[in-house]
Amino acid sequence: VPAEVVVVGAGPAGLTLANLLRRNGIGCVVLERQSRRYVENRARAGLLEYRAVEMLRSHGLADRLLELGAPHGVCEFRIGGKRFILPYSDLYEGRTHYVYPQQELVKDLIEAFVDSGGDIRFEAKDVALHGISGSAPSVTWVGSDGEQHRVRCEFIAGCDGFRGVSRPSIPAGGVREFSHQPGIAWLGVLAEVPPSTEHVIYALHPKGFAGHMLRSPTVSRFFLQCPVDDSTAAWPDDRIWAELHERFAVPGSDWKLSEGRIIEKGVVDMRGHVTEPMAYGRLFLLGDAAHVITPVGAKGMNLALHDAEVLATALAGYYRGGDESGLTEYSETCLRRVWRCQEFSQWMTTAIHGTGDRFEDRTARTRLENLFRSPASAAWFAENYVGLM
Ligand code: RFL
Repeated sequence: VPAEVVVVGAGPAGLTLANLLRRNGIGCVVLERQSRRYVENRARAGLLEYRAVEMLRSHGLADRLLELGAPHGVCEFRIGGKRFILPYSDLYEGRTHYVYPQQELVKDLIEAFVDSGGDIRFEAKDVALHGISGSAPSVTWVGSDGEQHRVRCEFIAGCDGFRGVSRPSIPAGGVREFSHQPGIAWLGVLAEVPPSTEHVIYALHPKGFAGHMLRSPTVSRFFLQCPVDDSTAAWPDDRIWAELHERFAVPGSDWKLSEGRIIEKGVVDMRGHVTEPMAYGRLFLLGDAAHVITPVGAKGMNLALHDAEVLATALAGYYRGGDESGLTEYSETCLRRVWRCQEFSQWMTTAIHGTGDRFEDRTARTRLENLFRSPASAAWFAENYVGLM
């Protein structure tokens, strides 16, 4: 089978790219290691930036999101048992986030792609990239039929996440990698319980950070700061609820945390990682394959969508009139946003966890408190949190 573009990985990056390519009449094949059922049920992120929603809407990919997702423009910090509410949307011309679980977006994007006649192969094993330095790359895989397949193409889009095959296919020295581990981890918990809040809560506590994130009217996401080498075995359900109650506590208020059945828990890597450039020869890296970011600022899925939009526009320019400038500038355009998001996430990571250095922790806390003292600080936060336009 020949195709113009082979997309490796059916996460938010790969599926958005595939849909936008089809809308531009560019042929592509999507290869995904997992089954459709698996990727449609993989719960991860849940906060979409205003800009991402506008992008999806402009391509007719946001109907269900706008129907079921909830606009979101307020967050809360709990510091020393006191509540500080930040109506960030008001500080950014009314722009809001949308709360919409990642797996729901993945479902919508698969459906849109398949309905438009798109070619997606699930359960593609042993995907391997060939000839990425030359002008005739190809990709091989073993299909669900057990047969080996090969597709020749002009470009490969590596959208296969941090542990995929695309980035490791680049010869040594072909890209530079930047990594940072802040020395903390989060226990991520998904529970079948309606949210106990109307907005995201970031709670600072002497025992460590706790976060209450929103997913749907019946499911909530919680995070608990824990040591990097911690494991879920150390976190039976009753310990999780006890720590959440303690870290979210607001003495003297009637706020209460509702408990429910815990359906998933895992230690989340808080690493930051960036690959430069995000391209090598005929291979372009998108989303987590190119960069990972702590979930603190909720940027990972949004960056994946941005990369997809930039590459789709570049490929459309190339196939429409031979304009290569978008492809040449792809990496630089994406990295500008990636580093701004890394900087913001690092700022937030330090502000809500501290670094362990007592002096730095005081200055970090002061920066956070400035959000409630200085409209200029709050406006800076709002712009970065809701997302750069
Ligand atoms: P994805 O979503 O990881 O999709 C990559 C796809 O590639 C497939 N794949 C392969 N396919 C073929 N051959 C191979 N060899 C392959 N190897 C992998 C995978 O099966 C998958 O379908 O990357 P993408 O599209 O770049 O999207 C990025 C986002 O998924 C990611 O940034 C966020 O989900 C990060 N993240 C979170 N962000 C938040 O803001 N809040 C969260 O609560 C949150 N929780 C999470 C997360 C990421 C997690 N991962 C990746 C460990 C929780 C987890 C567990």
